[in-house]
Amino acid sequence: MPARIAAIHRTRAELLSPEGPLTVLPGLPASDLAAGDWVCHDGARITRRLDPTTEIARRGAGETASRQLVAANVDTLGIVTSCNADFNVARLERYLAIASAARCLPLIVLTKSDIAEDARAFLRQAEAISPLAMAMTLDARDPEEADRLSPWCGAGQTLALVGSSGVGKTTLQNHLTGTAEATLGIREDDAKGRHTTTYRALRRTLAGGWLIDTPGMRELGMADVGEGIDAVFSDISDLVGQCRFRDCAHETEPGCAVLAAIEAGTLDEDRVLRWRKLQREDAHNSRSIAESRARGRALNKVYAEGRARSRSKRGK
Ligand SMILES: Nc1nc2c(ncn2[C@@H]2O[C@H](COP(=O)(O)OP(=O)(O)OP(=O)(O)O)[C@@H](O)[C@H]2O)c(=O)[nH]1
Ligand SMILES: [Mg+2]
Repeated sequence: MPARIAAIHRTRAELLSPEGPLTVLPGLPASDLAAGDWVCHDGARITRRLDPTTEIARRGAGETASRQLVAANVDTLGIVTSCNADFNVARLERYLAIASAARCLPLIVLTKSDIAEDARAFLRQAEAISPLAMAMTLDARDPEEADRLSPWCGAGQTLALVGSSGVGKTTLQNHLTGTAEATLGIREDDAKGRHTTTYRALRRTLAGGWLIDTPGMRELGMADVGEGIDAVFSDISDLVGQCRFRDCAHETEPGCAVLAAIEAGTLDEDRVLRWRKLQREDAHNSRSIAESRARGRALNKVYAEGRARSRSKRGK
């Protein structure tokens, strides 16, 4: 029977099925499943994950490199930040790269326009980040303003809200889904939230679609999003092709088109530094994840061979 994962925990999965909500055992490793996944179940456990159309993922926290699923089958990634100290161009570039790598539509939602001196300045900065960036400002507490997100979570559409703690994700989701999940005030001095939402949850929207609310993210590590980084920094990626040397590191090489653009004042040096940092981080994490997957596969093979050997001994 098909169903959609509303929330996934280590020992249980909450599903939404045509018959209504139900709770089953994950059946598969919970880390291979995410809110928004379509799955098959037998009434007691999940039996199969159906290939998702999109997958939002980041580098998992911790020492061992891993890719952590955030949400699946997301059409639009609502990247929520506020018109206050939370606003950070480098972080927005990370979210945009993740959305682009997942082939989701990125939508930057700038909340708290009501308390900003100049909300339009935040909007201009957000839109200048990349040609991919579409942005809007709003007061998330105002139901009519929150309703401006309805076109992205209407019938057949899934909108996932991501961002730091305290930016207003749950405030928006409460208006859009007609629920009353907990929200909490932020710290006055640095605008940081209190990590009120604790797990990712998919709910039906009043507009007839779906919305995934997520807990505030502390870290947003890049993994397997090289294509997304190229897309966000397409101005730099275009220049790279014009460098004299194919393996140009854009540091001191003669004939480097990137350095020439910085020199000419047409490219911001800080943006190039951020681009390099993301590329290095992504390459490093992607390599470590691929290595640990290969180790896992090799180990599984050894176990499988061991099992086969002991079966054949028993057979004799
Ligand atoms: N003035 C103003 N306050 C807002 C706005 N959006 C949210 N808030 C307030 O900001 C606080 C945090 O909002 P939440 O919706 O809990 O934030 P969140 O992003 O869900 O936070 P986490 O669950 O911790 O990730 C609450 O006190 C909201 O009332 C806004 O647009 N304007
Ligand atoms: Mg919340």
